[in-house]
Amino acid sequence: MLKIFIANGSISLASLILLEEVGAQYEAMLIDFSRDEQRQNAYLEINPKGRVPSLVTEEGVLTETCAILVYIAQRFGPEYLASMGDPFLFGRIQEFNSYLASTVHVAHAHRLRGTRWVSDIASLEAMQEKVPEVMTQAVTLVEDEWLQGPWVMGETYTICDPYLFTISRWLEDDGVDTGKLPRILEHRRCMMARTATQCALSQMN
Ligand SMILES: N[C@@H](CCC(=O)N[C@@H](CS)C(=O)NCC(=O)O)C(=O)O
Repeated sequence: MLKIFIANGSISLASLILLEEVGAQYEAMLIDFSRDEQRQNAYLEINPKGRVPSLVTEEGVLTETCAILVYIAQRFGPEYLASMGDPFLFGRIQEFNSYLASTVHVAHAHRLRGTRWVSDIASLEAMQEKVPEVMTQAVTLVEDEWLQGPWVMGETYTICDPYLFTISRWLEDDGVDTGKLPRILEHRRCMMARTATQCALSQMN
């Protein structure tokens, strides 16, 4: 059976939601960040990066949300979750998810994980101060240019949706005025109405 390592409030929610969406059999393993469990040897043996999510499959461990979402979609289907048979649509889906991974998630990490990049207090504070502005720019692009509604790619729910939903739950704490993002708020509402989302959330804080 698949095993997924997750942590409260983390990006691992996206993969957990998708596992629920496809009805996969899995065991969820909660890593406690407050105890630094992600940096302990037992977990580093599974994922030397010390991050979540990690998905333990029969063939080996997969990390990185972008990769895990595609794996779950490809293994369990339905096909429209990632539209891999349509090179352009699959490219669009990967374009969106890569933007979330490489730009939006990283901008968010500057608030709580700034010590990855700098050590002195003044630099840390300067990075944190910039988070509301950078995150607002990043998600305004999603709001204006990407999110077609009701789902990111329009009428069809894809692997972009649990990913956007997970990041959109961080926005208020990141200092983003979500009142100016009606499409993202509506997307959040639609996601919350899904049983899979609720099942995933019930396993995390
Ligand atoms: N690019 C990775 C990022 C994973 C990541 O940074 N996860 C965070 C939680 S949102 C984490 O595990 N942080 C633990 C730490 O920094 O100690 C992905 O998308 O899966």
